[in-house]
Amino acid sequence: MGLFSRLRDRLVKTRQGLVEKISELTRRTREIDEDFFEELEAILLGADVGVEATEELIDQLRAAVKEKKLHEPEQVQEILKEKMAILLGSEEQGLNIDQEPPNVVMVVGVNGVGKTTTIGKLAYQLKQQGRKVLLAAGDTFRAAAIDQLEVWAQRVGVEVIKHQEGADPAAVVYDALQAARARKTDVLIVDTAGRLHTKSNLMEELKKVRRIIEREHPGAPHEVLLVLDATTGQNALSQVKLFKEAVGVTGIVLTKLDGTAKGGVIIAISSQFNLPVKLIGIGEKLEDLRPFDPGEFVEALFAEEEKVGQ
Ligand SMILES: Nc1nc2c(ncn2[C@@H]2O[C@H](COP(=O)(O)OP(=O)(O)O)[C@@H](O)[C@H]2O)c(=O)[nH]1
Ligand SMILES: [Mg+2]
Repeated sequence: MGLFSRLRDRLVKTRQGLVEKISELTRRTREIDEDFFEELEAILLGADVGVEATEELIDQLRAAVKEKKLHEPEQVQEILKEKMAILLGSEEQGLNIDQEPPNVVMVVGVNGVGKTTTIGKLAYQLKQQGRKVLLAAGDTFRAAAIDQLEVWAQRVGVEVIKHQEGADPAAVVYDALQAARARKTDVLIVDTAGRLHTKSNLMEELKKVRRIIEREHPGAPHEVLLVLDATTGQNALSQVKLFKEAVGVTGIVLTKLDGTAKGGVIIAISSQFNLPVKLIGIGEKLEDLRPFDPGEFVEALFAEEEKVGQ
């Protein structure tokens, strides 16, 4: 199966929750009136596009309808698709990992969003590209977290720098940086903890990890990727604010876009924050991490079954 078909298949729930509802609306609409816009608004909100982005889209549609004197609801769908693509950003934003090695990628986010899984997938892809990758087990909160990273590392064939459970993550990262230098690693990927509701302050811990990286390797971290779980919908937005202020995020990874109807949240994230979505997770396998290409994404979302898949 081609990459595009795979993406399209994985977005099936969001397509059902968003695009198919819009198609259904445009099919039964005779006239583009207030009721039409109200129903469209409800569909966008229901797919977690978010209040701000929804208002923006509806305003733009109203303006376009007026300006172009549109009467066919189908034409509105086409414009909506264009406007969505614009809100999602103009082009693919690659990772900043071609600086003088080691390039350091810090991966942050709350528990369960898919940080460790994303690191495994990313390590796999970077290795496929011929880069030398090293992982740092910076989530020292539970032994299981270190084990999980090691399982991925073994699967991918890269090494992990780790300490004992409960160790200082900053110390792990310090060691990992020394090792990365000694081994001429191209990319060091740092896993971190994500528990928000414990006594020790996660943000302070992450800031300290960041400070050590900055101190030991000026110019690093080259990327601070915030991992968000698409199935949490609008909750993801408050996480962006939190992490952006505390540790300075450079890009978003949106995981679990497969199996959720809340994929519209990617539009909310892209339009509300001045932060690119760099990668998307569309499954649990190694290949299920993709660079986020806004144009391709919208095409896949709006693609009809019969038009593609050959
Ligand atoms: N369906 C799906 N599951 C994912 C994706 N990314 C991660 N997961 C799952 O989410 C769960 C939590 O992932 P994990 O990497 O442990 O999250 P962490 O706590 O942030 O490190 C695991 O069961 C993963 O398999 C994705 O893109 N799609
Ligand atoms: Mg983890």
